[in-house]
Amino acid sequence: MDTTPDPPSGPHSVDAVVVGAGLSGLYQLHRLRELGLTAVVLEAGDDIGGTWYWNRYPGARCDIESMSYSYSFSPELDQEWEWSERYASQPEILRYIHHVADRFDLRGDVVLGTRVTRAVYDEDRHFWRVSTNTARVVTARFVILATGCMSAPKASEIPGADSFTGQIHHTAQWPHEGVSFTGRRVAVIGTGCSGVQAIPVIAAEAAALTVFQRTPAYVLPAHNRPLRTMEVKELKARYPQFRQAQRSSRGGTVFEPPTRSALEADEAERTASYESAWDSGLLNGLLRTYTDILTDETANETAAEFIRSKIRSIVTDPATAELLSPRTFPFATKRPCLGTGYYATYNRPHVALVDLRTTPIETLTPRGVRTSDGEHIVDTIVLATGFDALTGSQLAIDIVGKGGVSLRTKWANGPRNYLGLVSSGFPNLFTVLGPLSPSVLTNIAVSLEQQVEWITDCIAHLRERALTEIDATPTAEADWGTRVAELAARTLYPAVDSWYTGANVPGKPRVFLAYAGGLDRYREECDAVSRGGYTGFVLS
Ligand code: N01
Repeated sequence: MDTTPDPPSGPHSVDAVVVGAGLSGLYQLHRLRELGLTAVVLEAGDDIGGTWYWNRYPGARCDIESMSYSYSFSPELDQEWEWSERYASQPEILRYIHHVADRFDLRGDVVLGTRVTRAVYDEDRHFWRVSTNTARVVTARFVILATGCMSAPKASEIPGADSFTGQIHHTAQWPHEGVSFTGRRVAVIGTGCSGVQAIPVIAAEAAALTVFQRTPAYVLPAHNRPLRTMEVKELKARYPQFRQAQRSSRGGTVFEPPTRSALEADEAERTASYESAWDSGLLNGLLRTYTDILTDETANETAAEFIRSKIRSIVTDPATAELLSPRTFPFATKRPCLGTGYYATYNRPHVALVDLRTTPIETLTPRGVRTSDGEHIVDTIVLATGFDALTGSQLAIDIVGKGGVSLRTKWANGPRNYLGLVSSGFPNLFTVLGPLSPSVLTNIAVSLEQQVEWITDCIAHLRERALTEIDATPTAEADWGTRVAELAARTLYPAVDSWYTGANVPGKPRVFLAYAGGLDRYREECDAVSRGGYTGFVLS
């Protein structure tokens, strides 16, 4: 007797549902189609693009070089697309994503304006029932959460937002029609990477800008510029090798790994290395000068102090320079920022810096922002206050697995999964760029391809054998959690309050959320699992 459960059927039944039409979801759709599967991508936004659809704030651009931060799966695409700048702006990246969707004819299977609200696993028939905020319900054997690592804006814990009578915008929910700052008094709250990119651009337009800073960031100069014809030609000539080098690299970008400790070098040598890294305009330039910047506090402090010396040399008012100087966490234990004219912006007479450590925000008022020091009257408030990173977008969906267990309950003390891909008890549900994978510590364009390809191969493996379910074992999952924590413990990351540790969201469990062993090692681990017949998983 054939005991294979019935495949899901009904008017909205597909082999796979992909949640999110950003870079990950679109590539996942492409690969599933190549397998001959039926798939639908459900996208909350009114158009494709994911992160690059939502984050339209002034100055938004990628901090990884454009010719590295792009798909590698199609050599033809690599040759035909022309990036205009070293670091692509948000509109250019969005144009690229639209080009890819058109070129690979992806739009037909993307349903826009449809937010997935709930997914429930049918244990008997091995499929997911996916509900949305519209009438659409889809059943599918497989669900792939391509919901992004930075897509759930952090709920503002600042009281009084409703009372403010001017305009208020979160950087990740920026109005499509744009925001005019001309003649306006503007407040920016938050000085992470979004704030750092937006502040100089807003300052160039606004009548007055007040920046409300709780923790200063380490900001490195981007040295952005138009790409030169010759350098594009030269890289395109060796793109296949370059892409291969990216794939086998530690972080998805190509560089010569350091070989020495910062403490083995004398001060003059270190300064020369740091100067050269500063001039490189690369996000990880300084991190790659020595082997121990992320593992040894004394080594790290030499780099941190170099950056502070740069701040002092750029910012003319010594008190402001000191306020802008990070001293409460080691360099790069929160993601460093790439800026363009960021520190120099504070030399402009109409730009003011408010230190929230000494004068915290009490409330927003009808006219502006009230700190313990008084009211700052503004017309527009920009919230650059960040995200509920890595887990926020997944837990926003009510996901119910085997035995009626909800993912929210299972992850109440932090995310648990195997390989950062499957959480035990939630079979056939995969995550791209989710927690406990390298994701945010790497060039995500490279990481997402690795995970999408692994997931696609896994689904192909199941189908070739007429299997209908894959689930992670609790033991493999527990071991993975231990391994991810051990890798993090070798670094300076876990001790720091950051979105990497969930500390930026009140009440979020404190767990280091990413796999810190490097994409190269992670890839090997994933491949060993599949080569071994999916060890640590149960296939049925
Ligand atoms: O968010 P963040 P982000 N009152 O969390 C402050 C990626 N990204 O959107 O540090 C006052 O880093 C908060 O202060 P503190 C990149 O991975 C990439 O800027 O919590 N202040 C901090 O200063 C990045 O790391 C690009 O003390 C409050 C800021 O708001 C990630 O997205 C560009 C506050 C939040 O900084 C997140 O960056 C932009 C409050 N209640 C972003 N709450 C690229 O270039 C928070 N803050 C690819």
